Amino acid sequence: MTTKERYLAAKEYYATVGIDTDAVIAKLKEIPVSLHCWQGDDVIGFDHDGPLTGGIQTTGNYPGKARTPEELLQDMDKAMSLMPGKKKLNVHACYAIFEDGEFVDRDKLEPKHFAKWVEFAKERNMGIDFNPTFFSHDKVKDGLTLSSPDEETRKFWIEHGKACIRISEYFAKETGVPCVMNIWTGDGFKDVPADRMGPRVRYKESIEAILAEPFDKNLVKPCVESKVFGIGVEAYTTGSAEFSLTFAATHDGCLPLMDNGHYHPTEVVSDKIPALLAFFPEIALHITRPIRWDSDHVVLFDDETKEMAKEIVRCDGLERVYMALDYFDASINRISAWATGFRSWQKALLAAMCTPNAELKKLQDENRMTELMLRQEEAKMYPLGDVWAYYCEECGVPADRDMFAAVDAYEKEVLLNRK
Ligand code: RNT
Ligand code: ZN
Repeated sequence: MTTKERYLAAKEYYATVGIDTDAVIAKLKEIPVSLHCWQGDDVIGFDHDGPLTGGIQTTGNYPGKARTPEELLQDMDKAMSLMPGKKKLNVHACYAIFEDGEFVDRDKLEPKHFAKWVEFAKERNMGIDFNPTFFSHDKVKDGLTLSSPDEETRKFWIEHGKACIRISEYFAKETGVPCVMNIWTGDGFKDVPADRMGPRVRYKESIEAILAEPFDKNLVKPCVESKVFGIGVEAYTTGSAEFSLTFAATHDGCLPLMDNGHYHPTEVVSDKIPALLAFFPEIALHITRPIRWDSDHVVLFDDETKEMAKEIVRCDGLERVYMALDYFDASINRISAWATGFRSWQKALLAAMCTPNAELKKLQDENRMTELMLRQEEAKMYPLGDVWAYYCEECGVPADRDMFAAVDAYEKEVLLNRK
């Protein structure tokens, strides 16, 4: 049987449970998922020579990482050729692309330093999301940026944030797609602080100063990302969950961003999505895979990933939730890491959209819990793989079975020649 024939059989099966798989595929093709540029070079960027510092870490030393803008864009193109569905670019400020001999510090960045990203995105019909980079820089003073007690330090980072707002608006205007701009800092302390509130008050005022930069709320969507702890700053995080959520809730136009690696190990973001959607018109996500901590492993088609996608779909939240990937594995082929994570999230969305959500909700509301359990178990064995294979074929990307050969060939032809 061909992929198409298997799909047609699956389609017939899904029709019996009220799901139109053609419609699902057509819709899935149009849902943008933001693809992080930082998987390609282990979160280094182009504006400094030093290592990744500031509460996050990559581990591994797999050969072939991108070292220049040209290499990174080439690798991203290769990775995207292995991903079905609609992509949006996610760029960090440290990925500014300067002309030869040019350099400006982060507080002085301008739209022109990202013109190459715009060109790349436009040619591929993509929007762009953006992130100020509050790490890997010598102006991170004693582990603090926007919450530092040192006024000059705070000022530098506020100026950086403002510059990023202007760049975000430029992205939105150029691409015609709103730009989600995410504020995350690794600010915190390794050991027990004497003042927990001071840094948070300063952080609040600094973010307010950044958001005082004029911008069109329809074009720029600022977010604040929380975290439980960072590596080396285990005792205290300025931008905790309560801080970030309350900030977003009390500042019009500011979105909360939940990264599912940033909570205590038994907390799940899937349960938090509907809670936030009950209050916020729009929210943002970083989708990752935390193993025991914020380890940022490649996203897989695992239970919590499925559960998060399910919540977005059954809360009718596809238009209200900005979805971005955020992981970085330096121990395996980076193209494969990129593509596998993106494909896993696509699978999760597909699975969620191929579930009879209305029927299941009705069973819950009628307290028919025995039947609900059986129906939910039944749904797990629907012929999703046949729909997925056809979706990949339709999008012109390899089937799962052909992925390794594709990444292996690129590794041999391109990556291993980077000496
Ligand atoms: C770090 C946060 C943050 C970063 C990126 C690179 O723990 O998740 O989102 O991963 O900004
Ligand atoms: Zn994140």
